[in-house]
Amino acid sequence: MADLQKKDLLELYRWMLLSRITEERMTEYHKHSPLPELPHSGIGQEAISAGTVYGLRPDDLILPSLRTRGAFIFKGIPQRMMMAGAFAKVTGAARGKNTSHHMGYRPAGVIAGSGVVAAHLPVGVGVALAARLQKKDYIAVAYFGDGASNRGDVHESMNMAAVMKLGLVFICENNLYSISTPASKHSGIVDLARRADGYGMPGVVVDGNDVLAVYDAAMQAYARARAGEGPTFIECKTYRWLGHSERDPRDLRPKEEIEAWKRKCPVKRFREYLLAGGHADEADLDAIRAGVTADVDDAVKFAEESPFPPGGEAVLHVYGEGRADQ
Ligand SMILES: Cc1ncc(C[n+]2csc(CCOP(=O)(O)OP(=O)(O)O)c2C)c(N)n1
Ligand SMILES: [Mg+2]
Repeated sequence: MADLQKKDLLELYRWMLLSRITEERMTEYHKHSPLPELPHSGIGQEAISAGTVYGLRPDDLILPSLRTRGAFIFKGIPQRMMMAGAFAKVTGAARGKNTSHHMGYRPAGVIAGSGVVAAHLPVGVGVALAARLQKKDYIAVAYFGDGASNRGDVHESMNMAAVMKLGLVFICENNLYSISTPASKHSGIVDLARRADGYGMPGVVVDGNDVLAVYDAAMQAYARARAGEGPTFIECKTYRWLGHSERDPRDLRPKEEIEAWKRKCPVKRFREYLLAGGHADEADLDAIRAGVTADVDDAVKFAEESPFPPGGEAVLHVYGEGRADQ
């Protein structure tokens, strides 16, 4: 983390809080007034999105998973647009056709995902190949979970990316569960990064709740990818605090396990690091929280007040501009 200055550290803290408060607000809102988007919260996993997006360039592209809410915002999807997506309003990134769950927004370098787990990984290979063909050095970063890591799409993508030495970085968010199936029941190894060896790329295990460790690992992988040396598999060990979605009865994971992981909160941990290292005082960090809370309030108000799309919108932007009129 040699290249991070105080302003970077505070920005990373702001990002993590923005992700945390956005998701808290969405899940809370959903309890009283169900959103079109069923929240699938990544609360507890904020350090991964923050640490991996921070070192990216604007022209780099990301392919988020269903859980990578923070990455959408950090890469540049405006907070209002993201929230409007959750409300299925016309002001959302997909103009109401898709919620923010799998949203994409090309101007920010976010490639839209799909409801099919891991189906975005082969797309990531295509994106990285496009950079090669265009003789450009932008890179692609694809996120997926521990459960997704068992799908063929991930393995085929790892193989192609490694053989062709493409600039694609694999970020595995190992939160130890695939819905309610523990990792020990869906994978024969504990450290999923070991799979990288079978494809001829570096596999790195990091503490996914330590934003600076994630940042360091990501920066090494990005330098390698940009230099044409090929992909890296980074496994970030973490845990999601809430259920798979807000429809999950949340009674299948041991309560003590959840509590133990809450004590490893990535946001609290980074706050303590900033205070202990003299990078900020309580007042600085409280001011950041107040600013983030105001931004989230503004985004919710914007989403509430935005209109739903008109009916004709359903056939627009499906095949291409103007086709709906033909
Ligand atoms: C091909 C496919 N199989 C199953 C599902 C249903 N499904 C949606 S999310 C999910 C679990 C994904 O777990 P993981 O990859 O660990 O990601 P996490 O939710 O923990 O972030 C499943 C099984 C799906 N959407 N697509
Ligand atoms: Mg998982």
